[in-house]
Formats: sequence, structure tokens, C-alpha cells
Amino acid sequence: MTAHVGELATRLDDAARDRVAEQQLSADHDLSLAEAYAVQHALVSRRLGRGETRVGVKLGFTSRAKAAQMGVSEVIIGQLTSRMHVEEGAEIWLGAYVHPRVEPEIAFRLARNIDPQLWTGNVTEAVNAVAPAVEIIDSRYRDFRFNLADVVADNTSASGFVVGAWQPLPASLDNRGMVLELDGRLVQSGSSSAILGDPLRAVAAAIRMAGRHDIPLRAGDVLLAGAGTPAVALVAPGTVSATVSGLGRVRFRVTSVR
Ligand code: OOG
Ligand code: MG
Repeated sequence: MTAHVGELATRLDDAARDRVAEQQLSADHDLSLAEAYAVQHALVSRRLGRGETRVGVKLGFTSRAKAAQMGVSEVIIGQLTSRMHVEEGAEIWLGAYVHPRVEPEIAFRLARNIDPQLWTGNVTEAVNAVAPAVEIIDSRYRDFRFNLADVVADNTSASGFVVGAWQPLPASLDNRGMVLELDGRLVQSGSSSAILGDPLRAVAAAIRMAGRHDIPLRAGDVLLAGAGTPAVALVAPGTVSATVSGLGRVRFRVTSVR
């Protein structure tokens, strides 16, 4: 298997760069979860080799709505790199992606470097800020379909993320309305409680999973807790916004012309 890791990572990396969907790895490889994470690491290493830096982590399938939409029900972790960051208010080009979708998220900021093996379990010491966010996911697989190992290998469809104004951590974050709008039209709505019952639990889950899969966690890193609703296809031209009750709104634009 080890011989294939680099080759499979290259396949997915090329698919992202050429913006052409690839056949699912599971069509010809029966990857274990450990092997899938090895492909993810090799994929991220290729990006780091091109000068990108690791800027955070993201969880996938922390909400049942997302798990049901994609048919994968295990929580997974992916890695965010500098090139995925989209400034709030910026305009992105639809053509840079294969078949992008957007989902409303809650972002946390790590307060310190964290060694998951030494971590005491104190969430409110681990993070020092929270913000409304949008994740742009873009599966490198045909028809946006995959099994668990496929999506882990594909860095959990990570493609872009937009974070609104950071603010201090409030006492609680559950039961907050989460809304996704395209051009001011409501396309998804849900509750932050959909995220593992409470998005603060996603912080603990991310730290544990980063430890298990050897993903470094550094002060200032962004942590996306996972979508509160199913994802929606991105269209252009348009404006995307996500609002989390009490945390405010984050917005960006999409264009069809470069
Ligand atoms: C996988 C990524 C899932 C989330 O927030 O649940 C995810 C996908 O749906 O393509 O980012
Ligand atoms: Mg997500």
C-alpha cells in the first residue's frame, strides 16, 4: 500500500489543480482509514511543498444533516492551508473549483500550541475566539460522491474558508440559529446544536482527532467545527452569507468571469 500513497495523493492533487473530477479511489483501492489519512498527509505535503502553510483544521460530519446528505456518518478531520483562506468580503472565481458547495460553520481560534497527548480537556483554555464562517467544500470526486476512506484521502473536500469577525468566547454556543443565504435568499437554516449537540464539543473532538492522526495544532490556527446544515451548490455571480445568532454575519462574492 505504501507504494500507492504518493500516487493517490498526486491523483487528487492534480484533480484539484486541473479542476477535473476524478474517479473515486475506492473504485480500485480498498483503503483502510489509516491509509486514507496517509494519503491526506501526502496530499497536504504536496501543497506545503508549493509554499502553502498549514493554518488550521476542520471537522466533517459533526452534524446529522451533513452526514445524511453525504451518506457518511463518521466524524473526520481535514487540514486547512493558507491558499484556502478567502478574505471576508472578497470575490472568488467559480472556475477555480470543480463543483463547489458552501455550508455555514462556526470557526474557533486556538489560543496556544496544543499537544493533544498532554491536553487536559479544558476547551475554554484551548480556544480564545469564535466567529461565523462559511466553508467552501469541493470534492475532487465525480458527482461529489465518496465513501469514508475516499473523503478522508481527499482532505475532507477542504477547498476554501471565509471567517467573519473574531469575538471572545461566550459562555455557551448551543441553540444558536445558523442561516445560509445566497443573494439574500435563505437557502439553509439550522441550529448550532446540530454540531455534536454543542459546537464546543467539536473543539474537543478536533483536538483528540488531530492527536490520533498526527496533525499539528498551533496558536492562532483556525478550527472549523463542521457544518450546521447540508451544503448548497455555489453559483455565480452571487453573494454568499452565513449568519450565526449572536455572532453576526460573514459574506463573500462569487464571479463567473476571471
Ligand atoms: C465532506 C466535508 C464535510 C462538514 O462540515 O461536515 C464537512 C463533504 O461533505 O464533502 O466539511
Ligand atoms: Mg464543513
